[in-house]
Amino acid sequence: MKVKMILPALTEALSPHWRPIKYSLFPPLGLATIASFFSPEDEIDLQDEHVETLNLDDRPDLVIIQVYITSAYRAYELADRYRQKGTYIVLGGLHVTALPEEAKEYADTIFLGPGEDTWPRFLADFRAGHPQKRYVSQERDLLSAPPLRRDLIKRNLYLVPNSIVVSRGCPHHCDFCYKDAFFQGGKSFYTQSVDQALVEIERLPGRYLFFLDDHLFGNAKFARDLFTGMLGMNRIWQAAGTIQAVLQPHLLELAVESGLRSLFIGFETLNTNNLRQQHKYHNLNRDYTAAIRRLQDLGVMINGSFVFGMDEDDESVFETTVEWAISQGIETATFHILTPYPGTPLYERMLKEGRILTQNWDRYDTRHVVFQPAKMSPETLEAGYWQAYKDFYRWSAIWQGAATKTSLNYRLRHLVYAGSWKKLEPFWDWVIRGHQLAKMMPILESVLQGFDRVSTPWKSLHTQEFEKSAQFRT
Ligand code: B12
Ligand code: SF4
Repeated sequence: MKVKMILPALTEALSPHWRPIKYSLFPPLGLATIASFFSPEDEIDLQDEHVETLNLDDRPDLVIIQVYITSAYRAYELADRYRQKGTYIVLGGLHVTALPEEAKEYADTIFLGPGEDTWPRFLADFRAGHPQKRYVSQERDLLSAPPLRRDLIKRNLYLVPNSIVVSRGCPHHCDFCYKDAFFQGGKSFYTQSVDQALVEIERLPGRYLFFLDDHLFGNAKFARDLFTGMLGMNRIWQAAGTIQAVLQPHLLELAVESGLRSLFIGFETLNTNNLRQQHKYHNLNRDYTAAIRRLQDLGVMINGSFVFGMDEDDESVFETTVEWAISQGIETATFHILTPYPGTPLYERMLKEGRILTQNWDRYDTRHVVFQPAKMSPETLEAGYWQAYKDFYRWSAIWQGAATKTSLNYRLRHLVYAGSWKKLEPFWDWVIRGHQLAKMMPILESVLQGFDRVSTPWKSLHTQEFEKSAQFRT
């Protein structure tokens, strides 16, 4: 059977004038996961429109499209195009799960939720000639899933081909998050076995890894066993975690020993009433500054995530947040405009209150205001968001942030890392167009590695013992 798998891009990523680096970071792991259920005889062409021009002249037997909210219209356009040729179309992913009634108009079959249980069922039905119109995931388990098809990923088109995901979902329940809607009807947080994860890591060449899990630290036992298994693998890695996880005794130290060098943290807001309203209870009463110090003392860089536009935010929120982030020495920040995704409790509340301003999904990209904010106008919110980026990434602010670091090494690393993300956008554009991204990974590795600590007095006895025994074994 001839199969075409497509990750469509949002309009911005296709601009002939500008290719932001963020669209060339990560390969389509979701589709590569689904692909692992095909048999070796099936001919699979996996295309990611963020990094390549789609070949639309082919005539596959089956077209599979992953739909995110901001690529929904493009996904539907592609689906229509292939349908006119008589190809069987299936759609799955976050947006299909949130709005199945909308998506079903463009597909022969739709999938709700993660695909590990439903996809093999569909394949059997499809081959037998009686596929159903809709499959809804209920059994959540990664233990029996085959390893994802990395051979289908064009590694040279990504800055981080060594992306990896070893769990699904997250143990928390924030109001604005996609998660509960997506995992409805079954477990909403589960992991691979530690052995599976370690085997997957072994398959990745080089040193550098990026865990794309929503919350790698969400199951403390799994995380502890994983990091212990990674000791001695000589990796360096980045991931996402929470303040709560950072403050847990010992876990962070072990993560650092196994190679953690940079962590994405959802601070979201500095206002406790906002946290309460968004049900982000795991951030409540947490000492943000203590968590930051802990990370910095262990040499871990921070990418702080902040959301603007919650009901307690007025126009002072931008300056307060940016100044705080700079004063804390946070290396990089990602700002978002609060976005009520369909299917979330936040969306339902906004809809009930008559505050949804548009249902044009292209604008649900966290850079446009799609709802009526409580304490400012939509225009003020949007302008403040852009201003926050400008203010945070000014050279003077980068210097100020770097100056909070206690060692020269960490100051330099701060400057190089923060500077290269936002100040070198034209350089990244040039690298992407010249297909030179693969050459950048070793440079990224050495930025993280080159400014690595020179001495290791912080190493726990655990690691020292492990290293001794590893030397003994070799
Ligand atoms: C990598 C990533 C990106 C990459 C690109 C996506 C990619 N390469 O896959 C980039 C950087 C471009 C990106 C951008 C954005 N992203 Co993003 N991204 C992620 C991230 C961190 C990992 C995705 C991943 O690999 N997951 C692991 C794989 C295994 O899961 P999966 O892709 O969902 O696939 C599973 C299922 O969805 C399902 N499935 C998917 N497709 C299909 C098809 C069929 C037929 C079947 C059966 C099943 C199926 O089965 C798969 C296996 O279980 C997720 C968070 C997360 N942990 O998922 C956020 C996430 C998807 N992003 C999000 C957002 C908001 C965005 C942006 C809109 C906003 C922003 N400011 O960045 C933009 C625009 C996205 C776009 N292109 O339209 C939200 C989505 C919210 C929503 N309701 O859509 C998420 C969930 C983050 C979050 N916690 O809020 N993103
Ligand atoms: S902690 Fe993050 S991933 Fe988990 S529910 Fe909250 S926003 Fe979603």
